[in-house]
Amino acid sequence: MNTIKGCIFDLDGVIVDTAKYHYLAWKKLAQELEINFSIADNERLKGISRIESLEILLSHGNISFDHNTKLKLAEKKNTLYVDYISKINKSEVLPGIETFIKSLKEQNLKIALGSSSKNANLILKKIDMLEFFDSVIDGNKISKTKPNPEIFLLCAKEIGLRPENCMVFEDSEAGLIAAKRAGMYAVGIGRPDILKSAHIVINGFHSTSLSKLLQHEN
Ligand code: B16
Ligand code: MG
Repeated sequence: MNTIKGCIFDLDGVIVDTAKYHYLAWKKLAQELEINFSIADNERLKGISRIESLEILLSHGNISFDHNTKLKLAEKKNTLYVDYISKINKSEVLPGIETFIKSLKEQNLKIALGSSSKNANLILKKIDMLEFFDSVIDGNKISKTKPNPEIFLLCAKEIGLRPENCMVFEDSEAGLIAAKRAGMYAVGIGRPDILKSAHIVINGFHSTSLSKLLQHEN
């Protein structure tokens, strides 16, 4: 069994309930473009960059646009999304996550954020959790999005750990694949029937602890 010395957290859908706002913003854009877009379709957009999400949405609707129009549409989605997140506060932090992170810190584990979102810092400030993290790697600091392992390898480097000593918490298949490609232990947050690439899946942080998670490792 590898010794876990650090934990890397995804943001949207793991720390805070913002995944629903990404969905609502994409849904509004889809309606304007007359594309049918369901919550099940939205699973494919989780964890990946804004522009790649738009590409998936457009191909789902069999629509193509030139590059400049795509940039404008991505910006429009972000304006809708930022409008939602400008109103969030601590009440949207997912149950048990703060207590869990505090317990990891008491055990001297390093804590990093690995989020594809370019809005990560804004959200962490809104929910007053920025100071929990030894390192914050977001969509502004990476060139390749999940499922590429770049983001998690950079997190490990920043907190001075080897990949095999890191545990990743993710709500997306793209993120779980990235964590495994990075050589890390991948914990899915959500449903096992959706998060098939996880080493283990839990449905939240309310009744979990590092020792419970480690019992499942191997
Ligand atoms: P933005 P995470 C990801 O965040 C979201 O899951 C994904 O739906 C979104 O497209 C991506 O961030 C980019 O977000 O448009 O805010 O830059 O789950 O990796 O924390
Ligand atoms: Mg996520």
